[in-house]
Amino acid sequence: MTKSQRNPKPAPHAHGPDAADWLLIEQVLAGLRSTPKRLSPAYLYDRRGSQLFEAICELPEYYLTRTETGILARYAAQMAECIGEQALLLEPGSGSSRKTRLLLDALPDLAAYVPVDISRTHLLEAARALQAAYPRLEVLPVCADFTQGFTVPPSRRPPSRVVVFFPGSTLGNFDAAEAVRLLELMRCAAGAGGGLLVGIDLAKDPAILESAYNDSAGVTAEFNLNLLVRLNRELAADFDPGSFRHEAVWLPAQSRIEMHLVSVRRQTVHLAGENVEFAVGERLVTEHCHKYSAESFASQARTAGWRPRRAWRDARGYFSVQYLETV
Ligand code: AVJ
Repeated sequence: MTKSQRNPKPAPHAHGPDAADWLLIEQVLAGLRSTPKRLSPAYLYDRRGSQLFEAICELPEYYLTRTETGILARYAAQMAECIGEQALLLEPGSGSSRKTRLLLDALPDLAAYVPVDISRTHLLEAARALQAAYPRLEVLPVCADFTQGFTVPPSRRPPSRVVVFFPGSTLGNFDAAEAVRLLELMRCAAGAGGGLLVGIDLAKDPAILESAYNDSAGVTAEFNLNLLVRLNRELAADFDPGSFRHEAVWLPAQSRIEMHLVSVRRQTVHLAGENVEFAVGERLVTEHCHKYSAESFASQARTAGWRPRRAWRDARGYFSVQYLETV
């Protein structure tokens, strides 16, 4: 036994937050300095947030996942026909990859599946489970914030085309200009001859929308408030989650639901050496969820260089899944 083995030095560790955490601090501070105060919905998805989102998908009021899953289950063969043979399927914000399985079952000769997610543990757990269920499929997980762009990793078998799978109406989290930019990023990732299979939540009775984002079991409230818990843990902030309340409001002019955290009292929060003041009733906007008409989405997609090819929806007309090709 050598001396160093007997008396092991602690492994060197870097001091201070990760470079990525500094970026988070900058972005969070910028959001808290703006009026109204606003944070990116991407921050909702730490490990706990991802679990809570999974729980939301099971709620009776949250029709989105159930409705989209129904459309995918019913029309997977037609979608597979659009996607064609030996495609590479890339999924930004893949989460649990549960819906993907419906497509994978209809696409036995996929060149590879590339899940992209910001939550590393969640991504790897999901990729492992998927690999076990589809042993012959090449699964290539990428841990990234997909809004920053993504490159397609090389697969063993060269793909015939790249098809981006973007279900869940996640696109609705982005304002018009950002959504077009994101659709352009996807077009670049898909490249010539590429495709996009996207889930779009449609505008409907506001009462249905509001209860989908303000469920009676309070899971969405916990999901929203968990953002503060996360900032406390990761950025050493001192938010008191008990002093904020969850609210979901429908804004008809913008055709969107907004999730807010409303300050129930006047308070000062400390974060990265700054004091952030909240007035009584002041709102922190944590998410925009745009609801589309079939036409409003198609025109956005065309602006970003996509040509709508096919669309499927449920019997109630709540949700639409669309297939598009690069122009
Ligand atoms: C994952 C963005 C599609 O907007 O419906 C669920 C997130 N927020 N409940 C949505 C969410 C509140 C969800 N997306």
